[in-house]
Amino acid sequence: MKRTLAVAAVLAALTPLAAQAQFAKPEDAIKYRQSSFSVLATHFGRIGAMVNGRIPYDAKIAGENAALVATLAKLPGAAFPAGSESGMNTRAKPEIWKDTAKFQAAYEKMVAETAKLPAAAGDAGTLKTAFGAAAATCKGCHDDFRRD
Ligand code: ASC
Repeated sequence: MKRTLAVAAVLAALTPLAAQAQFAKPEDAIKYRQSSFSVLATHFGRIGAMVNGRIPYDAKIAGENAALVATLAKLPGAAFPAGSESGMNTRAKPEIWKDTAKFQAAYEKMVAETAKLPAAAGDAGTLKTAFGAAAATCKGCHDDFRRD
């Protein structure tokens, strides 16, 4: 029961975006998720460069990238419809469609951790911690659900 409610809550959380992302062809869904992950990784990487000292910390730029990451993180989740398991050199593993609840939970974790970045962006140390937590959710999902 508790689990059913948890799954229902996750589905409800994704519903507004599911409405935005209806794809005529499986290839369109694959292209959408690859593109949105790519743009997400670009902005996440800019924060990473700052917290890892490759570029100087700048609160304004950090905040702009954090806001983009928090928004972009919500996009790809709606782009894994049944039937989009293969094509376009997708690295998505079949487990996404076999263990959908686990995949959605992992995805929601990423959405939740990236949502904390805008509030953390004003302080370099706080941002570094929040970035690390978010990056761990990226990696967790890649380990289980993405081919290398
Ligand atoms: C990044 C990026 C990811 C994550 C992941 C964290 O900067 O593009 O996919 O961090 O590598 O382990």
